[in-house]
Amino acid sequence: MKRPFFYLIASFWLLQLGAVAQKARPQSEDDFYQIRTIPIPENIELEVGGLAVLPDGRLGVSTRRGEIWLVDNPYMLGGSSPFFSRYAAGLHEVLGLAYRDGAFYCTQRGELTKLTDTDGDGRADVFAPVHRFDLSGNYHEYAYGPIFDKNGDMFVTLNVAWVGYGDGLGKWHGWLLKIKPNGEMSPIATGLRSPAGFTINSANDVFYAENQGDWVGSGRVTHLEKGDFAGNAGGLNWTKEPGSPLTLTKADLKAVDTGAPMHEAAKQLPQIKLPCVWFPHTLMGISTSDILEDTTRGAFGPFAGQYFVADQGHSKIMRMSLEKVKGKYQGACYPFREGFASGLLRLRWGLDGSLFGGMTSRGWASTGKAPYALQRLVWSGKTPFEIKAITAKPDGFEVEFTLPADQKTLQNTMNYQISGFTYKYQSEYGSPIINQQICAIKGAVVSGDRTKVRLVVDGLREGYIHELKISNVQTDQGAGLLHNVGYYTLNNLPEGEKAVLTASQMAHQHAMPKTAAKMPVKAGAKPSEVKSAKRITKMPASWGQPDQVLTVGTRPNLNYSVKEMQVKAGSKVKLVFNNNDDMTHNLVIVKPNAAAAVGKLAENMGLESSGLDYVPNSALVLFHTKLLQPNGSEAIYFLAPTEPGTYTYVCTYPGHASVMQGVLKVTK
Ligand SMILES: [Cu+2]
Repeated sequence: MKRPFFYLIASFWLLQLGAVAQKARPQSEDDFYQIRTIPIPENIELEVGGLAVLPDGRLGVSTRRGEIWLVDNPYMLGGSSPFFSRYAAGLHEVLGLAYRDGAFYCTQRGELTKLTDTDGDGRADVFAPVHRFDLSGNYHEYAYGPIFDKNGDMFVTLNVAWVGYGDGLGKWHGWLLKIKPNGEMSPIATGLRSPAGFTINSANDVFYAENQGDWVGSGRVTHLEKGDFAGNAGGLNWTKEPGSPLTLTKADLKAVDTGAPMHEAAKQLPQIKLPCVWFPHTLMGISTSDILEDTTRGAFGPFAGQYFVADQGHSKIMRMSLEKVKGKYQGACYPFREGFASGLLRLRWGLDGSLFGGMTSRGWASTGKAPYALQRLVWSGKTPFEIKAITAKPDGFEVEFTLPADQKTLQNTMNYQISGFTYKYQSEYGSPIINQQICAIKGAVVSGDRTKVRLVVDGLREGYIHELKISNVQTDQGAGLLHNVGYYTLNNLPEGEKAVLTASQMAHQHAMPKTAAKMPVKAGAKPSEVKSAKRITKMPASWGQPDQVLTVGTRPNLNYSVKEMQVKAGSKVKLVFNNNDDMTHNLVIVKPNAAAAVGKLAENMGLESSGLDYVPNSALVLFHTKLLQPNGSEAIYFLAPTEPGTYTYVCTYPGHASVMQGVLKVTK
């Protein structure tokens, strides 16, 4: 009963506001999509691994600690509290949960299990193994799912182990598997590294989200079909087994481990499946997790038919639009909603078209600081002014907006910037951005209803990600875009007619946008080639020898092995940094109390960040190493600050700075 009343007040207030001024405060995500927190009782550690919405309105939640909880009234109707009851316990790391015909299905680390409550007391009493997974015992052998397809078969994904690189030690690890309700298993596709999120869309197609790592330059979403190889070598251990739908081997892959872009490698090895959408690392998120198609038919806003993709490390939800070009899925990603309480792992639709988010951050650091959380994202009913979708045209892109825009700002080609880039395909961990090139915009054609603009673009490259940034485009009321960027993965340029531009549709200046001039990193520059006086890797000849040698390593969960070091003011210091972790890290020495500010600067560096080792150009930064791969090492030389005090060393790799720090005491 409270909602209509609230709307009445809200709309009255908005009317008043509109009368006073058109341009009030800038709009925020919260004006359109509100996060509601579902309170978790104090004695429950709800590290969410899986979510399942029950037809009766309850929510099933599985946890990394091996429990399954039933949440009554998760919508908190009438302001009343939800009620938690424990359905099952003693399971092993339940990272996926589904509900079907009165039973729960979940993945434990070693098994797909069916759980039923036969006596109706609200607790599972039959735990039936459906299919068992082979395990080597490595900590990184996570299992996810199941997701049911249209035929009632289940799909699960199995992580590769981590042994300094990803390896499929247990049988079928690194694979997408199909499992029938009777337990019969067929391997479908491999090349999966860390497939924490996957989905089956309304066309019965499987998509999975991948995390940056070895053979994976950046997060990405890939459409998986039988026999596909999605890129990571680990699962190829099992392609000689009976039932494997492909024969590719690790030896075959060696030939393409050159650091050339993935689409080049795919020309040599056609089994390589290209991602349909890349999620550029740190520009969108840092660890893609769940994917969910918007099947709400408008109950969740103007994005029906598109997809929402969660990011665990950035505690946010991104958006993805897909189209089929030359028979293959490709499309774009966009920012959508940030600010969730913990690391978002699971997304599920509520019965009312709101979106449940299940979260955990233990060992997997996230922007949202809570160790775990359960929240619900609710559409306010207002349409945000957003890039609705970017689609490919034979000679450029068409951009559709959620609302009609002002003709003059839409028409102005100076309001659009397009830049293409990609990543290395390599066995090394991650990748810098490579081959970046600005595209010239030759003209803009605005649709009659002013909701679309077709951009005619020079310099598009197949296989590349294209960043499209929009500035100054406004609605008739003067509202700017809530988010002004999208990244389109252009695997294929479509066939079709090219646009014919009239004089008024052509760009006034055919020149490159001004930003081209200030591109800091040359295409293809290696991070380590970037020279900086703050990173001296050869001992200065005049030193003779250093006064002090410091050695620091890394430990799991974003830790330096040494948390405090001491140096004498002005002394000659050699610092050796060894990265023993399974992620990339750097070590940046900053001025006293500057770690948070430098971390923030690093996160906002944009396209050039990876080329600069995520070290911002700032006076707050004193000395730094390069970004080290797992098992990498570097020594730097510097003169300790002459001013005694408490300095900080921090990893500025996005998402790490708030946690990964140590203290450098400079004494007299
Ligand atoms: Cu780090």
